[in-house]
Amino acid sequence: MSAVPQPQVSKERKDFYARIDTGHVAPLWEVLHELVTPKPKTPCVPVVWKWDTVLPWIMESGKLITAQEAERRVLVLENPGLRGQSRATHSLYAGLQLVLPGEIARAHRHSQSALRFIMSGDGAYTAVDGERVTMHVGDFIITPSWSWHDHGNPSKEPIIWMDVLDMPIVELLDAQFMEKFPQQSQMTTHTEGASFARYGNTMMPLNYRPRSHTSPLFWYPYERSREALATLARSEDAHPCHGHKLQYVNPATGGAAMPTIGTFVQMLPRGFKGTDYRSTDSTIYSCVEGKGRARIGEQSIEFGPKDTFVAPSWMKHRFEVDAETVLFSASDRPVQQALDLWREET
Ligand code: GTQ
Repeated sequence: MSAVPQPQVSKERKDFYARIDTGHVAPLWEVLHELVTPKPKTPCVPVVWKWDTVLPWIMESGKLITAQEAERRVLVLENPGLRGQSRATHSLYAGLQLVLPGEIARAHRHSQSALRFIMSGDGAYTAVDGERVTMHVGDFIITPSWSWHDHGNPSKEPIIWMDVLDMPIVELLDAQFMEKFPQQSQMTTHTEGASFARYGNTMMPLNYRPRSHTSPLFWYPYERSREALATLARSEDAHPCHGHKLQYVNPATGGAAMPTIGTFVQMLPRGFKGTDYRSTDSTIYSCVEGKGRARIGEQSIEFGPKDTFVAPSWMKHRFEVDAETVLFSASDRPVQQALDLWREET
């Protein structure tokens, strides 16, 4: 259906293009083949950020700038196919944030939704709309769109987590707002654990009325996810592509925990040799435990604990692991599903 690229353009057509160009008009047939393609044509490429490589740079950033000066001291994970655009995939931003002992990353809020996936450290907190949560390695924490949030580290060790934000999606829609809170930290108005008590035990308050599409539960502790995966591994066969894989949900609706970012956790049993899988949602993976290889398109990526890697849209990928392995992952799947765009192939 799409027009083929023209090897050369006649003088008559060139003149025509030049004339209509002055009126901000252009011929579709010169670009149709790039606009409507037979399959996804993403600039995103497979990539791995090894923890051993980035950790020294993260710690070095801690000497160069304070959390206060930086507002957020983050090293952005830029996909090699999207350099300079602050994106890990075409639709998602990812970065590694450092908060040193005693530091506070001041309170602000923005239209962008964020998730925190804790990589290293223990005892720091993030506060979301008046409730603090203490961060532990492997925890998945949500900062919903337009909620006040600040991060603080009263512990004795640095804390590092991965941020994933829907910045490119919000930017595409030109719907971004941002506001700074008048003080460094917001007031704590809820007991720590209150949200988990209300929504984290397959129960919810009688009068619950959703205020947004984001899960009212904003802390998904690793301990729970890990235990669920271990039980699943004993009770079911591993899926040939995914091993034992769960999606994080909004407990009040059963839908995705975040409206724009799909989040998943999977366990690949020791010796797992997966078969090829592809889906239209480019995915960011973070290895929590174990080690192995991801074959992504033509590339073979070795990964171990705290390594981050990307599988681009519609590129076949499979896993092979040496030890029992746990992977957290994030993609734009809920957006694609809401728009009837998402496809997968096993
Ligand atoms: O913690 O609020 O990585 O606003 C980028 C922008 C983190 C945050 C990022 C942000 C934040």
